[in-house]
Amino acid sequence: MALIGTKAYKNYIGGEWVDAAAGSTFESVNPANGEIIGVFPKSGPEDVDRAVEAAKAAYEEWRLVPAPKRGEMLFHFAHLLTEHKDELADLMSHEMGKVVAEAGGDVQEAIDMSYYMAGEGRRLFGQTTPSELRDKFNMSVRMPIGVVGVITPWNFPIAIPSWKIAPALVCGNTVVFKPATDTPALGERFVELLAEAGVPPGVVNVVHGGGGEVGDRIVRHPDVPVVTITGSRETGVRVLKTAADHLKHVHLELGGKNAVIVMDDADLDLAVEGILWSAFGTSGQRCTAASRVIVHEAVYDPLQAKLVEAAERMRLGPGWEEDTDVGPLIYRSALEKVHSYTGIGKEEGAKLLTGGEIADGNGLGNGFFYRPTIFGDVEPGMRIAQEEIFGPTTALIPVRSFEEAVQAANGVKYGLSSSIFTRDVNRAFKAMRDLDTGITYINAGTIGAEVHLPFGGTKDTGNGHREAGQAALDVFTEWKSIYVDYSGKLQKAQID
Ligand code: UN1
Repeated sequence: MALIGTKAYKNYIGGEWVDAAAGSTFESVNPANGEIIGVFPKSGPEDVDRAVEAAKAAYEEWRLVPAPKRGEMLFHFAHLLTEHKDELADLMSHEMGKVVAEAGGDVQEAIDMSYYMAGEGRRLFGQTTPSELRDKFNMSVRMPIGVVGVITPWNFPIAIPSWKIAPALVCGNTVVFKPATDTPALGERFVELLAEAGVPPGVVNVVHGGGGEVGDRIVRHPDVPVVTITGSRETGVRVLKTAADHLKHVHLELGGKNAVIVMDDADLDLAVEGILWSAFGTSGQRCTAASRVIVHEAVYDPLQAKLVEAAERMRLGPGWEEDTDVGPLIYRSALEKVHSYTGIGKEEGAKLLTGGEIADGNGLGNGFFYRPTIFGDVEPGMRIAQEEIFGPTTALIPVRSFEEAVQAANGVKYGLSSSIFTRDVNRAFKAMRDLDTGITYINAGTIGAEVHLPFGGTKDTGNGHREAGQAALDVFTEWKSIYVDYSGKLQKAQID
């Protein structure tokens, strides 16, 4: 592991690797064993200001680089990510904690997104339309906007930066990027590879540091017209309010309380596999994690038995060890939060079926490990069935019918992902129509979004925007409508 060690990292501003102006630092720590991954600049508003200045200057040239050429750089970047996939996955298993196979999936998602957006360099389609008047040509084109502030979480430390930065760049914007303070080494590697792919100085800048100092300044900066952030609902509301003073474009991707519905005609073994993968993959630290399982009463007992047995077979350990199924949580307070929900569930009268404890023994006590936790007999209104826990805890909710299942699934404030296991095609189509989420899976869990379809959710999961696919382009461009009159005379629309 060449990359691990107390390396001193820097910010990347205008193509130069620099320390924070104030000279302060913070550490990135391995959540499985407490080892220090590296030391990073603890930046402040003045560092953000320098980065925005560099990005603003670079924008004037970058917006004029032909979009296919910008796309070629992303194509090259995708190649570099592929070349470095194993190294990045290994670093991710150490810095963020996820199981190395899932870490490889995280990098793969960035590779896929970079290829997709590289191709967009030759599309960025607008429209041509007929004109109301003779000898007149109408079209709409996508225009870049300027400096984009990119604030990313730690749970998908390579994938999510790519969802935001790749489309921002291909559309002709420049970027000031604040990676999460828990995964800064990955953020830095991401940008090193972008620079190696030929992205010019100033086009992407990295400023390490906390939300209070760095993130807040990005959101307030008058020269950052677009902000994209993945984070909690509370952070999203704060960002939206702060950005309102400058009427910024704000893209928010926030929480989830996603449900898997298991109907009486479901393939139960398949459902169990899908639930385990969705509830305990990435230790439940996904916005799309299945933290509720809504089960038809006719199959409740067998499903519960199979699920508990399978969860108890899962092996906890460091993400880089081959036979690990569930890695650590990201930091101590996450462990405490998840554990507090176990207490809440018990107090509410739900039945703790398995887990519910901080894991110890075999060196697990050196990290932030929590046993896969399943509650049974959960009522839809209980806090464990309403609030985002962001850990390996899921709640089994018994229901008597398809209608009741849909009602329970929709009865939360979030609307990111949903899933139904059924062999009945009519029910499947009704679920596709009636589940109020941005993503619905049929006979699969709640995770596994692909990069060429829109990603995001309804209700409190966001503010109506989507990332990934064509939808992402709407976040990073302004439409311009252009009218070309080649009649040689003044023609008056709506009059002549
Ligand atoms: C997230 O948790 O914010 O579909 C992203 C999925 C992944 C992405 C999750 N491809 O679960």
